[in-house]
Amino acid sequence: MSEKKATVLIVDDQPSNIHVLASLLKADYRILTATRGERALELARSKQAPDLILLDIIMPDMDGYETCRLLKEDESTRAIPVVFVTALDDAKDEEEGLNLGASDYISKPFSSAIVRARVRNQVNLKLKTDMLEQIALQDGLTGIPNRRYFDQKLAEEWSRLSRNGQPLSLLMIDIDQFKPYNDHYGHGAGDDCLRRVAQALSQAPSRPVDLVARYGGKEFMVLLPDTDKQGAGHVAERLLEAVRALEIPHEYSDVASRVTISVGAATHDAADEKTSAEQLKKAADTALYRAKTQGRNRWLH
Ligand code: GH3
Repeated sequence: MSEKKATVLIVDDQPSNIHVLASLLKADYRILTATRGERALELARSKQAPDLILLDIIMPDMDGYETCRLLKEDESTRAIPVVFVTALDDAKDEEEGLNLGASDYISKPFSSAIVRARVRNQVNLKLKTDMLEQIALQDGLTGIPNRRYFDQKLAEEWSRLSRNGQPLSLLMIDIDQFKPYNDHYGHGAGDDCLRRVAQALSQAPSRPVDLVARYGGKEFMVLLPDTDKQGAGHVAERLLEAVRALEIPHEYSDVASRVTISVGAATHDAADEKTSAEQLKKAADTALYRAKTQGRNRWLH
């Protein structure tokens, strides 16, 4: 598993209780602490999000149950396992905690060894789940994001842009004359070609929010948030050039003596009437089809 230490957030209104748990766990985990539920939510939603939250129940203002409920309600924090650590030892309290979505419940007084073991089990499970989730969103051949990941991000961007009114562009990319490439050089060479093209495409957009994904066999998609028609054109040019610069020989192409791509671009902005992400994809697909019929190795909007 990852060499980086997993992070445990300890939430308790009593600093002395935090100290006891932190002393038990600090050799194996990076420790974050909070003495209030609100602060715990802030840390859980931040970039340094924990892999496990140890949560006290009786706290002033927002108690542990309410904190847990809010964590489980929020898409961005739902997957973080919560373990209650509490002086409440009634079965009813435990039942309530587990019903709120907590993964485990530890009553005080506790045994140090048992706390360590339970924390280890929950953290290991979380890291495995994270790994599986990452695999499920990655293309197996090229290692870049896959269609499922792309469609998730597109849906998120679409709902964001309907709120902030920023433009959004899509580029649909298809490798030209790939059938003759496979037929003559073999499927192994075809797969190598796909991997090299995927890397080149991934490096071409310049902003960290831009997303390049493998969408189908020899089809890729680029999502360009806050990018207008002109910006999309610049990126499309760079993509075409990045693939040409690979200089992968293709003697059997009618287009060029090396591997090339065609690109279809589509933009949603304030003046545009497309009402769904599906329509935006359809527009990119139509532009790609025109780029193909007009000779390939080009982009069209
Ligand atoms: P065009 O320029 O009109 O798009 O022509 P093309 O030959 O690229 O398109 P066509 O749709 O006729 O052929 C697609 C080929 O892509 C079929 C298959 O050999 C290849 N292909 C699709 N997915 C993979 C893959 O994962 N690996 C390999 N090696 N080849 C693939």
